[in-house]
Amino acid sequence: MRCLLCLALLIVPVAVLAAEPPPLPQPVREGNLERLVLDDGTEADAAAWSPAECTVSADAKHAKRGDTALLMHIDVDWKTGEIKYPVGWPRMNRKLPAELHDWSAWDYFDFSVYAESSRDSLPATPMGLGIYSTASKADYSRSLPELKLGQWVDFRLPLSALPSLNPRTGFQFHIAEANYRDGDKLDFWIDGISLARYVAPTLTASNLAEGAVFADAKYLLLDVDLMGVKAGEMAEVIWVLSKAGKPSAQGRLQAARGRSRVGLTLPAKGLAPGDYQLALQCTGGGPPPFSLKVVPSPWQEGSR
Ligand SMILES: [Ca+2]
Repeated sequence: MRCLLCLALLIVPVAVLAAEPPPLPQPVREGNLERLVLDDGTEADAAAWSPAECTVSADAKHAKRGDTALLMHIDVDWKTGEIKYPVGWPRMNRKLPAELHDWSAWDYFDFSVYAESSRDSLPATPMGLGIYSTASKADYSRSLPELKLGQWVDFRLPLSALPSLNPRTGFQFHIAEANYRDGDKLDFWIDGISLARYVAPTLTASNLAEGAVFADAKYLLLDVDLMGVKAGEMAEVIWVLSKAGKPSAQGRLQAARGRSRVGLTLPAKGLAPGDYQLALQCTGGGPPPFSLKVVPSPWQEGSR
């Protein structure tokens, strides 16, 4: 029977009635990453979801991890469904057990989706994801415009970019039927819903905080993204600034988890104008070195 409640249900997880809850996952190591798979698309996982205006099953046609993935099947129907909203919101919710509510020690929320349809292409907003922070509220949602028919699309959401919403109690996938045509058939395979973190301090990105680097600069300001560090702890970053393959300046600094702005102390005598390469490393790795240009200072003799 179709649900009779309205849009409010979009953001209210339905009680999980599965007889046998899936076993609690254990972290697994994948190279420099540790992963906690919250949903692997098994029979027990599929039974833990609460679907409305759609069906969910464990299916072997497409799987990203293991033998099966969740299959969310939707027959878009503009004539039936909730009385007030026949053009509705097919959706499925999964509520996590209390042991999995604390995501604070993890860096990323990962999942993959494979789409098939009776349509030739997907609409601009084919699907949405919601993450719950309390039993009654989804305070993070994101559309998934990256989805493509006939291929796996991998998603990686940095948890540092989400609003503060610990504890996190579950998640939802949904579509808006208004984005589709009446009668469209949709199949979404979803797999590897997981939390991931680096096992050692790893710089995932670094960018110049300011556009120009002047030859008489005392500091080089950078925005860095650091993963694999516990909250409240610092990790050492080693940096080398090279010109034509020869180090011009180098040093070490301490950075905290997440995005932060750091200052690299440059030589007191200044830098010769020209093209440089900056490399940054932590024990777990760093981003590729990047190029920067040092330009004559407007305050140096001869440049005015
Ligand atoms: Ca799987």
